[in-house]
Amino acid sequence: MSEQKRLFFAITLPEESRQSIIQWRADTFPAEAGRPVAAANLHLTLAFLGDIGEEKTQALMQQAGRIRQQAFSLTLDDAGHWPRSGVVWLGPKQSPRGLLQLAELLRSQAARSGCSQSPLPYHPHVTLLRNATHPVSLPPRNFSWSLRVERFALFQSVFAQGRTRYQQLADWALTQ
Ligand code: 2AM
Repeated sequence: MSEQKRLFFAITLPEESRQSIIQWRADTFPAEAGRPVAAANLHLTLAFLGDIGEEKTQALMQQAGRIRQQAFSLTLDDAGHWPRSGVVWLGPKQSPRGLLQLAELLRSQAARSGCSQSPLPYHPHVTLLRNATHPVSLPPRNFSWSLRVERFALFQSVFAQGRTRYQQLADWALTQ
């Protein structure tokens, strides 16, 4: 069996938004709230594939390359805390239809290829803090980052020297 890699499809955030988000996060959450995700790792997952081999990866990449969907705008203007998973997140109050369609397609292609998908409804989010298992006070909803989503990508999650790093393996353009 080929080497397995931990993979997921996601949208990256522009560098400018990432810098602005991490500044806001530092101003908003105390250090004890949780472990901040590195700026370079801020992303919004579309579909989580789990640990998969080369053959399945190639098949899913081919299917991803056949997706014809329009670019869309996304506004991150909501935040929340999931104490069970210890995640503090940023997300859209209103998910654009394009985002839901793209995630739905990638998730159903993944499921058909045998990548088990969470039975929970898709909740688009950018994880800001991890290990946030104690109550966290959330800020008033007076923040907002808007971005144009013109591409999506396949990432490998690599854990080495005590750190997780996300390495982009391929990406695809949405139509304009
Ligand atoms: P999280 O940030 O909410 O933990 C890489 O790990 C990405 O895949 C992260 O965005 C992570 O979401 C997501 N992820 C990890 N395990 C997952 C799972 N079992 N189901 C859905 N998404 C998962």
